Amino acid sequence: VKTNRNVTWQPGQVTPEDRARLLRQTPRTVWLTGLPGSGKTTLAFALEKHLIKSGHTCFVLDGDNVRHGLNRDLSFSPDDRAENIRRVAEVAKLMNEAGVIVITAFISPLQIYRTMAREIIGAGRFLEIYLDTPIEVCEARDPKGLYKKARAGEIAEFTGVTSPYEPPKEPVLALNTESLSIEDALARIHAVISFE
Ligand code: ADX
Repeated sequence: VKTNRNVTWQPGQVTPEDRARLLRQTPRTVWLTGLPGSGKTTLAFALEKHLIKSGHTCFVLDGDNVRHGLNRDLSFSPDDRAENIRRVAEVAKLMNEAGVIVITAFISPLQIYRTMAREIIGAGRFLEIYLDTPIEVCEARDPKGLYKKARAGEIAEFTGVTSPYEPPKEPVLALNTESLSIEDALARIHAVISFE
């Protein structure tokens, strides 16, 4: 990492608290982590819709989508996955400072990546939710056909098959989407997280 020389932090006249007050909410980042096919994207978009309906300003950062734009230059090597998460965490931090609730849907497979995200975003704002769906269920769903390709040797470093996934040790919530409806998952989130 290059150090930034000759750059000085420039303070503005409006604080993150001012912006949050304007939007009448407490901006947080709901960080969804789990294997491919565990339900991160589905839950992220359902939570976004639910929050918008109840008058909250929020935004989903989704792995596949962010990799179409901001992170289109990144692969799935360990270094690139770390850079993927670093950039996303910096974006989430900016959006939180703008007053917006952020929901992220990234595999973020290693504890070190998620620790970095927590440090960038701030422990008070970062809420980790583990989609604890068994790999057999994720693989049976295989929404994009990628497990099949990975088993056939057509994708290298595929999480859960040829690349590791470390479950979070102390998530605020763990949800097994095998037997849980979207409504139940939203209710479980609602019970432990407040954006008021
Ligand atoms: S992360 O590991 O860097 O956090 P991210 O969530 O951005 O991953 O991207 C995962 C998405 O990329 C998956 O939903 C899948 O569609 C796609 N993908 C393509 N190749 C791989 C791979 N080798 N491992 C995991 N996901 C992959």
